[in-house]
Amino acid sequence: MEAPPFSSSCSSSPLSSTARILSSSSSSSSSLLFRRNSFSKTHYSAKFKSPRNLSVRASGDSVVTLLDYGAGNVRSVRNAIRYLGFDIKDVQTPEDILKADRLVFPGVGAFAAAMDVLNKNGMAEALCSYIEKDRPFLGICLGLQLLFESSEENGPVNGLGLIPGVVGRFDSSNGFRVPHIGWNALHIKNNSEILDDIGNRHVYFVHSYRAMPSDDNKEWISSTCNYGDNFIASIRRGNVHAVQFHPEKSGDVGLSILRRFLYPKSTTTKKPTEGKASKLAKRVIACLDVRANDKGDLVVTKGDQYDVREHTEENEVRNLGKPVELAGQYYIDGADEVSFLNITGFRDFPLGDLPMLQVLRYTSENVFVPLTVGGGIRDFTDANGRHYTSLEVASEYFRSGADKISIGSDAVYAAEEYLRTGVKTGKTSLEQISRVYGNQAVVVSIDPRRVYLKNPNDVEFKAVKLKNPGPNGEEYAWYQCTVNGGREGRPIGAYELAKAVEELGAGEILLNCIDCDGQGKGFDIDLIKLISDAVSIPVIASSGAGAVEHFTEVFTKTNASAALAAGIFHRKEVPVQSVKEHLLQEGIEVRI
Ligand code: 1PR
Repeated sequence: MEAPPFSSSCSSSPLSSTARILSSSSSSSSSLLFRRNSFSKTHYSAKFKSPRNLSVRASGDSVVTLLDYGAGNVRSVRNAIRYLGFDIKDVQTPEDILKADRLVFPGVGAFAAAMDVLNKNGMAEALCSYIEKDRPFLGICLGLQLLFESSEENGPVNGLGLIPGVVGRFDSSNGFRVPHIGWNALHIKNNSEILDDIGNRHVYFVHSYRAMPSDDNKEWISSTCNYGDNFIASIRRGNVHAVQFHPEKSGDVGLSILRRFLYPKSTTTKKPTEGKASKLAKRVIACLDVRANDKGDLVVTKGDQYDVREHTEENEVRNLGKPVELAGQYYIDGADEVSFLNITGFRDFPLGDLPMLQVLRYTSENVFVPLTVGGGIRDFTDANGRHYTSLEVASEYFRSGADKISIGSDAVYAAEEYLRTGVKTGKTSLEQISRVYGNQAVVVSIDPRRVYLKNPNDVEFKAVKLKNPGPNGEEYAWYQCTVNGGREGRPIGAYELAKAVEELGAGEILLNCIDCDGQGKGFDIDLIKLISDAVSIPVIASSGAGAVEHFTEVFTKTNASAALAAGIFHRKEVPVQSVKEHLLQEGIEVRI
């Protein structure tokens, strides 16, 4: 017999006492609902196993209803559901929610905007009714937060009010970088069923707001995560689940969580628990610089100090492989993220570059870790006089499978203007895209070049004392920002740029260094320390990795949250696995 876990009807706005009613009325029935299936638990020992091997075809009623209210990219969730063998039915009307056999709600965008849409089209009421009937439900990220009473995000704004509590912003004053981006550990509190395969492994989070545990909502909590303080990582009551992290971006662990929700009778394997997850892991990112070669084929290339041409008579573009294939390989190898940089995007209009969008589409069908894409994101008027905003360009990248977009040149112009006027116009690409998709979806890629100085007071920009003096014994340098793939130096330093773009809404910084790019001699520690100490958003160290020890060095000597490499992975000199194994041996926590 199935006892309904909820006894009240839900009103979506304004907030009623529903949350309290649900909280108190549910305890008697919850024991009936926290049933546990027994699953076979076979261990297997292969590290970095291809997630493809874990794919399960569903049988029978293999349709998942997806609530996509059109506020952002849910392509990754669609891809993961399809990968697991299910078909998707999109919610068109509130009745579709009520008729669903299993409903997945991947909330995207801002809390207020989402509630607005749900209230206006009647979905809020249908959602509450569906959940009150204990129908199978999985909320993801904002899809968890919306279940709470309210959120401080651009608010206070009322939520669905099913769970007591207010969603608040992480506190960055205690040294924790906000957004919380990356792979973190769960502390499982209650029998959650869908989390049974996680063991001690990390899952992928990306958010600035979170719900906090309290006496009022403790019966809902199935796991918490620690990031400065303990926040709610997942809830479960009966058939109702919601997770703050992204299972669709959490590799094979995430796929197994989705599978357990979609296909509760599946008998999946329990993972080995080596490399215990305890906190936010340092990320290892594989980067693919992509451009068309002289024959017009899109290839992965790699430069030396940004020069990507062979030094032969033909002078052709270096070709290191096919983008989709390489991205798939790095995913299997254990890369925590994959970045595509369309390095000629500054001169070719990205939306005219259909192969690049195709690359994203194909990659996102099989790669279940975050994908970043950059190159050419700016306002643009084409030959027919049609104007495209940078937001439209970014939206097309998101629709094609990107989780984050990266802005290079246009962010430099925006920062220069902001520092000159002191005014945030709200019109720059950076501001527009982060307002719609959230800061966490916007990376600023910086391409600085070292300018040596005898005296740090010779320039108006922040200079650092160098560990290794310059070619003429100079003890100092400032880092001059460039645009158009390093072709043009600008009157702004990396330090000034980083601070300005943080204020304008960047969620993360990808910090390259032209001097070190492709040299294999290690990251520019002086630069990375300077920038990672200056901002409170995560910094990705890039350029110069040549050996596993370089990763340990950058993580021990700077506050970088992630390290990115290209050449050593493409040339198969150092596999991603070796980097991670080395970091683990050195006591640096990484995702395994
Ligand atoms: O300016 O918004 O169109 O974006 C262009 C993007 O393309 C920027 O992110 C810029 O960094 C990148 N880009 C432009 N030209 C080049 C080039 O190489 N000629 N690539 C380029 C930048 C740097 C890293 C590289 C690391 C690691 N590549 O991404 O992958 O340095 O390399 P390594 O491990 O081999 O040392 P916009």
